[in-house]
Amino acid sequence: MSSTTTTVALSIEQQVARITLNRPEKLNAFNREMAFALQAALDECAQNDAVRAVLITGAGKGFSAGQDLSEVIDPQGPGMRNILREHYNPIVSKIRALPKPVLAAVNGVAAGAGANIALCADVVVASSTASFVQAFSKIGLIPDSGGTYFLPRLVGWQRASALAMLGDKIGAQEAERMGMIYQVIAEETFPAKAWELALKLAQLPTVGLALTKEAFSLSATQTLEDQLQTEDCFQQKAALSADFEEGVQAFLEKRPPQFTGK
Ligand code: LHQ
Repeated sequence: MSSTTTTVALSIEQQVARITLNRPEKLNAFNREMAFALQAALDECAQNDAVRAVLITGAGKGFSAGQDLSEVIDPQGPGMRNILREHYNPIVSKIRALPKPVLAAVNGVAAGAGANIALCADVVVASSTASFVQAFSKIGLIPDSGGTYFLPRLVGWQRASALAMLGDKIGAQEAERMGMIYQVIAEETFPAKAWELALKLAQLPTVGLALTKEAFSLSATQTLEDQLQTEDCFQQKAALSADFEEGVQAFLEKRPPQFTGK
């Protein structure tokens, strides 16, 4: 299955939904149409049982340059007041609420909201030629799209604060070293390796992964005692899944498991 608006392409193959941000001539900078198209694609991924993993990437040489700055000053545009409420906040909430693993495959520069949308994914990989920039301070703004939440948690307060204030562009290797992303992949093999990783995620026990994702999200605000209770409750749910039974059987029978995501 595939659907393409002018700004976002969605295709579903082998239980992986590939979402491609598609304004390459603008380094996939977000305008209102693209923000809504991404939200619709994420909704489709959440609702469609044929999807067990989501890969988000960019068309052309960039991942996303963040907000299209020409739209911000356009008198016919959405208006500063609505951009976070209607565009970026729902995107980040939808990625975090999606009960399936989301892989951000950062193929090139990721700036501003473009960077932070990538960083809220469950697994973030980047091409060796990719880069990340918290571009906000350069135009007098603050990191948004979850940047003030995820960045300090990923790289630590000091690095997050310096990156946000100085707006330095850092390469994929440096991002990996800081723990901002999971892995750098050589540019030549990037699309194939990122796809392999998405396929692998799609073949894992989806119920368990969804519960893992939710438990990690809860850990950001819960006490240890609450978190232990969450683990207890979620583990009971995971143990009711067909994939738990299959995983144990496969181990005992010394064969590879065939998970169904149920
Ligand atoms: C762009 C953009 C862009 C338009 C490159 N817009 N055209 C939330 C609340 C409300 C309002 C504001 O926004 C937000 C969230 C945010 O995301 S704020 C941060 C917005 N993003 C930026 O400030 C990044 C601006 N871009 C850059 O700093 C550079 O373009 C980066 C570092 C991304 C890439 O640099 P280069 O690889 O050297 O590419 P370039 O600068 O030559 O850009 C290529 C083209 O893309 C160019 O157009 P042109 O017609 O000259 O070829 C740029 O004007 C255009 N472009 N970013 N955000």
